[in-house]
Formats: sequence, C-alpha cells, structure tokens
Amino acid sequence: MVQRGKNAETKHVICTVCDNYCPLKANVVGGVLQGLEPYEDPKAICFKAHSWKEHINHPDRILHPMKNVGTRGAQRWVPISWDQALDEIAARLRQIIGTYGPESVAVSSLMGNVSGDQGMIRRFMNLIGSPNFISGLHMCEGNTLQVHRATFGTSIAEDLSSANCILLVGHNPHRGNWAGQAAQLDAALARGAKLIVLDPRKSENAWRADIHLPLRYGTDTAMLLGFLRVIVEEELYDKEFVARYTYGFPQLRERLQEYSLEKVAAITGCDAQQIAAAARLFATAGPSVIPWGPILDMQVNSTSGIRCEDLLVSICGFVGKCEQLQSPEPALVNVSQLELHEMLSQEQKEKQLGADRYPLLSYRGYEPLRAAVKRVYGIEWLDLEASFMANPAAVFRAMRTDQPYPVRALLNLGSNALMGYVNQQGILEGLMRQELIVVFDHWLTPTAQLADYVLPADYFLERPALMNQDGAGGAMVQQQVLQPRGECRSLYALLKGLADRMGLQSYFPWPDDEALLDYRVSRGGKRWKDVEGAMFLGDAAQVNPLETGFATPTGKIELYSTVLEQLGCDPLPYYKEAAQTPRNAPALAEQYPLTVFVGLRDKANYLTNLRQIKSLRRIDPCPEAYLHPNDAARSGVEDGRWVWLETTHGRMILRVKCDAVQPEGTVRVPHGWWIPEWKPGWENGLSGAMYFNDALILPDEDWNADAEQGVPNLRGGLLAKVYPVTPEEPLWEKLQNL
Ligand SMILES: Nc1nc2c(c(=O)[nH]1)N[C@H]1C(S)=C(S)[C@@H](COP(=O)(O)OP(=O)(O)OC[C@H]3O[C@@H](n4cnc5c(=O)[nH]c(N)nc54)[C@H](O)[C@@H]3O)O[C@H]1N2
Ligand SMILES: Nc1nc2c(c(=O)[nH]1)N[C@H]1C(S)=C(S)[C@@H](COP(=O)(O)OP(=O)(O)OC[C@H]3O[C@@H](n4cnc5c(=O)[nH]c(N)nc54)[C@H](O)[C@@H]3O)O[C@H]1N2
Ligand code: SF4
Ligand SMILES: [Mo]
Repeated sequence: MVQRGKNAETKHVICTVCDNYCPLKANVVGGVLQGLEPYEDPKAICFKAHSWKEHINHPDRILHPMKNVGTRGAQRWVPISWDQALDEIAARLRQIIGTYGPESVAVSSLMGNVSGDQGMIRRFMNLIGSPNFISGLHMCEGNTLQVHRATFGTSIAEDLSSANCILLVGHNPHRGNWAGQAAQLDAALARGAKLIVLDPRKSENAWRADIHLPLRYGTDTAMLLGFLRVIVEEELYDKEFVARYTYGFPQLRERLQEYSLEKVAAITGCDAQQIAAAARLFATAGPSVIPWGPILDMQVNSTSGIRCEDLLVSICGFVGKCEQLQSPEPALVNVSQLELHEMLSQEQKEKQLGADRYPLLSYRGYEPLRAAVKRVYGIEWLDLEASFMANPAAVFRAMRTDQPYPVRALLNLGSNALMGYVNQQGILEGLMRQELIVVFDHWLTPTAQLADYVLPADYFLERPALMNQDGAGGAMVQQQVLQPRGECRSLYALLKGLADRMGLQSYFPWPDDEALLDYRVSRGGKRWKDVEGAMFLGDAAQVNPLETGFATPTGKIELYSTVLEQLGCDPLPYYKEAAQTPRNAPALAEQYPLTVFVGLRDKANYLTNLRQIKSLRRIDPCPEAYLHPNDAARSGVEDGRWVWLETTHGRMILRVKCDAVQPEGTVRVPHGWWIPEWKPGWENGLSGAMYFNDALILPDEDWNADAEQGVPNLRGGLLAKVYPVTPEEPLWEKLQNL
C-alpha cells in the first residue's frame, strides 16, 4: 500500500461509473476520500469518474427502503425497514411461486454495475427454480461473448499493446467514452500501429485512421465478409494456423464465393479498392486486433457479424497473439461455480423464455459445448457474463400476454428495465400486470417509479468486490473506501436477506461480502485481507487451447460452426439486409425518409444513468437528434427545435442538432433519456421516460431481430420521419425550460 504522509493511504478501486471498468487509485486521508486518480496511464480516467462526490451525496439518492402503498405508479411511498421489506418481498415471492411456478419470477440486471454480482443473482434464481434471467448485456458484450464461445469454446480479449493494426468496427473510444481504452489506443498509434475505422460518420477516430470506410449503417457484416473474401482469395491468411487450429476452412471459402468485392461495395456503399486495401492492411500489418464494441451487438446480422470478426482474427493467425484466449481463473472460486446451474432442473431450464426461437444465448445454446468445456476447462458451466439468458422480448411478452406462461414478478437489480430494452410501450404494459416489482438502485428511476419496493444500493466506492468473469482469467480488486450512506446495502446483503427468508440460508452461508470474497480467494489458499492490496489477481493464461485443443465439439476454432448447426442455425456467416432500409422498403421510405441509428453515446452520461449529476448534465443537457442540415431543411425543422421522431413502432421527442458530419438521409438517436428533476409519476410520463427514451421507437418483433440470439436491431434498419413539436402541445412549455 502506498503511503502518502500521515494517515494517508491509497486504495485500489475499479470504476463502474461506466463499463470500461478503469482501475483507479483512491486517495484517502484520515479516513476521508480526497479524490480518484488513474492507476497507471494518466489519461485512463474520465470526468464522469470525478463526479463521485456529487453522486454519493446527491439529494435524490435513495438512502432507505421504501414501499408504494398506492396503485402501481402512484408514488405513494412510505419508509419501511430492511427487515420488513425483505419479509414482505420473500412472502410475496413464495406466494407467486406457489401460484404460477418459479419460472414466473424474472430478474433483470446489468451485473457489472453491481460489482460483477459474483454469481449471486443466478445462484438465487437457480435455487428458487427460475431460468428467466435477462440483462441489457443482451444488446452488448453479453451477446458477443456467446458467439466467441461458440467459435473458440471461450472468449477472446484484445491486447492493444501488442497490436500492429487496429480495426474499429464502429466502436469509438475517446476521452468521453471508454477513456481507459482510448488511452491504450493513443499509445498504440503513437508507436506506429495502423488504424482502420468502419463508421458511417467521420468519428473522432475516423479522422486519424489510415483507412476510414464510411459504410452504410448496419452493413458491417457484408463489409467483413468482403474482408474475408479478399484475404482468402489473395492467400493472405496464415496457412499453417488454419491447417492446425481451425475447422471448416473449405466450407468458409465456398460461402465467400457469394460475396464478391463488387457486391460488398454495392451493399456497403464503399469503394471496392478501398475495401480491398483495408483487408490487405489488416492481414499483412498484423498482428491485428478488433477491440470489442457493441455495434455488432445491435444489428440484424449480429451473430454473423461477430462470427466474421472471429474468423478474421483466426484465419490471419492472430488468436493467441493480440487476440488473447481467456480462461477461468484457477486461483478463484469461479462465477459459474458460485451460480449453481446444476441446481436448476432440466425441466426448468427447458422453460427458458425465447430459447426455442433464439437458442444461442440460452441454456439450450450451451448444450453442444458442455462436454467440450468440461474436457478443456474441467468445469460444467462456463458463464461468459450473461450466458444462459432468456430472450428479453419473450420475457416482457410473457408478462403482458401470459404466453406461454405468466411472468408475475420482476426483481430489477441494478438495471433500468423499462428503458433498457426495446418496445417500451410493451414493457410498460407487462410491468403494469406484475404482482411484485422490486428495484435495487441509487435513484427513483422510471422503472423504480413502477415498483412496489425500492431498496437502496451501495455505490462502488462503498463496497469491496472482485471484478472477474469466467471468460477472462484473473480479476481486479475493489477495496472498500467509504461506508455506505444511510441504509444502503450491497447486492449480496439483499439476496442473502431474501434467501434466509426462503429456506435457502444454507446456500448463503457467508455473513457479508468480505466473507464471500474470502471464500472466492480461498481456492488459491488466500484470504481477502491478503489479496486486497493488489490491483490485479491471477494469471490469465492458465489453460491454453492452442496446446490442449479448443472447447468446441471439433476441438478446433470452428470457422464452420457445428454448434450453430446443432442449434438449427446457419453454420457459416451470411449477410441479410434489414427489413426497413430504403433499399428493402422504398415505398415506406417515401413516408419515412430518414434511416435511424441508435447509438453514438452521449459524452457525459452513461446509458440511462447520471443525468441528475449537475456538472455532467451541463455538458449534455438534453436528448439530441443529429441531423444533416439538408435533412433538417427538408423536414422543415431547424437547429435547436424540439421535434417528434416517429417510426412505424412509436415516437419520441428530441431536440435537433444540425451536424454536417451526420451522413445525409440518417438521424442519430441517443439512448436512455429521462429527466430526473421532473416529478416522478404519470403526470410527467415517468419523469420524461415516456417521451424521450429511444426504446419508444424500437420494435421487439422478429423481423427486426437477429436470427440466432434475437438481439434487436438498433443500427440502421429502421426508417423514421421528424416533425416539429408545436406550441399547442401540452409539453411545449416544459420543453422550453430544458
Ligand atoms: N433501447 C436501448 N436499449 C439498450 C441500449 C440502447 O442503446 N438502447 N443499450 C444496451 C447496452 S449497450 C447496455 S450495456 C444495456 C444496459 O442496460 P441497463 O441495465 O438498462 O443499464 P442502465 O441504464 O445503466 O441501468 C442500470 C441501472 O443501475 C443503476 N446503478 C448504477 N450503479 C449501481 C450500483 O452500484 N448498484 C445498483 N444496485 N444499481 C446501480 C443505475 O442507476 C441504473 O438505473 O442496455 C442495452 N439496452
Ligand atoms: N460517455 C459514455 N460512455 C459510454 C457509454 C455511455 O452511455 N456514455 N456507454 C457504454 C456502453 S454500455 C457501451 S456498449 C459503449 C458503446 O460505445 P461505442 O462502442 O463507442 O459505441 P457508440 O458511441 O454508440 O457508437 C460508436 C460509433 O459507431 C458508429 N456507428 C453507428 N452505427 C453504426 C453501424 O451500423 N456500423 C458502424 N460500423 N458504425 C456505426 C457511430 O457513428 C459512432 O461513431 O460505450 C460505453 N461508454
Ligand atoms: S471511462 Fe470514465 S466512467 Fe468509465 S470506467 Fe473509466 S473512468 Fe470510469
Ligand atoms: Mo453496453
């Protein structure tokens, strides 16, 4: 531990203000936190982390358990003790399980923000007997990881420090978004690494790229198929690696015949020669790396696109170099072990909602890999963060229709379920039919405004934790820096409280978080006190599939996926045009002339969070639609004007920001807007969530989802029109004050 003068100490923390999870140092003097600073690289921190003080001490922060004693959404909150809240929630859960079966209890969680959750949510669910876990990670890295697992039997992670060429597929790390990774990117470019950027916009990184391909929204998979085609046709791949470690190269080569450079150029709208140049650079300047970003986690070709990324780094022989194979950490009791998936009966697993149609993310999707994982890693279940998930759209559908069976309770633990998926209108309908909603959060979010019980959560600086996933060996250490404010508690305390009241106490034997952490590190013969002084634990490279064989049915990297084949899906990657593009739906495009893309995160908030932090809100004061000035003129709106943006699914309100960088014919929609200072409840549309959130314009129907994992399409397959909000509309006055 670094000492800085009397009473001064430095603790290690992992910032979970966003999901870059930057390692930081917390400087504490006399027990009082003075500030946060980066662990190593001075640029690997951002202004959002520096807002910790405002966050912790915010007057809106929920500090005590509350119960709504009116109808759902009535906001008739009364204070209640933790004990009474847990007694009542446990009793209602028991009753709901008794009436409808345990599968009628669903849980939504982002997990990372509640410190990786240490497997405790799934443990609780498996013990009560519900397979219906969902997470916003379905539209994020959770989705990518299941594709990696199908291809490699585990996940891969980028190491920018050893890469000579970096391919950014839309992903755009910069100081205000992924500061930690942006710092690594800066360092790589400074030592001469090449940069290829696929982005329809001239983004921050596109400006400095060696090659920028401004492709049409949602056509990444076609582009990557083009890269594969060039690399295979020009024999730029690593023949020895392909022969030794991969399965299905001839079938891949045959599939690529369908993707001539001319065809790919026509689909993507990019120049064929530039595409070929980028593919050559990627293959020959290597080792090359494709840092993960969620662009491909939100497209109709999601699974195929991620498979293409996996195949590119595989045939070029970059796997095991800067694309590192991850394995569960042997010095820790793993998350999968803590989750007790074996305790959930096969009968209950088979009830997992949506798994029949979208298998890869579900328990069913794991079956083809199970024996191989056991062979290579010696464990039964490999949870690569949000694995074995139900399909969120199917869960919300079951809530509102009782089909195929009722879902009647939602535990929303570090998630904003109303806003964080698609078809918000449908989610609201489902939530209104719940017999129990519990929310565990810092704020009275729009989801919390619909809850029966709101429970106060600790902040990352207020708890000890290990950030570790089974698909990424090693772990980062979070030391507790502050005492939780008020009656805020940890996720483990909440789950243990329920488990103790539901006859499951023997499975939650650890009295507190530190005891649970003691248990986790005990596998390496340690105690938490011994390890908490180190930022990083463990050794990522414990099992090397290049030596042991891969944890796939063929024991190889599956270019041709026998896993997907067994699940009834196309074993090879393909491109299909989204349903609502001007090409596929020209008549609709007459009425709805703009292609929507949801994304390009705001700099100063995070998903649906942080809009109550004043210093951040000044930077991003309200939800903005970026429009090319010509499109604004065509739509009869001007810069600064409040508009409705309408799709065939629904509409939302945004303020126009004219931006010449936005490609003509497209409009950017931000995610996650609500107005925390607007009074909770119905009169303000749940603090604005029913006016401003992107999920209002996004359908949850099959035509707009990827075939293998059911992820909804947010990138470029939806048409929209914009028109002004008028002074006669009830909201007009309020909008002027935003
Ligand atoms: N419509 C739409 N849906 C999306 C996306 C989109 O762009 N549009 N993006 C997708 C992506 S990339 C992601 S990652 C997911 C995110 O999915 P969500 O789970 O919806 O993420 P958030 O909106 O951040 O909600 C997390 C909640 O956790 C709370 N929270 C923060 N820290 C803590 C903590 O320490 N403890 C507890 N208990 N709670 C905490 C926050 O206040 C917030 O209310 O959403 C996905 N869903
Ligand atoms: N400040 C801040 N930081 C965040 C977040 C936040 O909300 N705020 N969210 C965090 C989360 S959960 C995530 S998942 C990441 C997301 O972060 P990123 O991966 O960087 O994603 P975005 O910022 O949504 O979009 C990045 C780029 O993708 C381009 N793009 C849009 N559609 C397409 C497409 O179809 N193809 C291609 N190739 N490019 C496209 C956009 O023009 C934009 O420049 O950021 C994390 N960091
Ligand atoms: S990018 Fe900023 S908010 Fe996100 S983890 Fe890093 S320091 Fe925290
Ligand atoms: Mo995300």
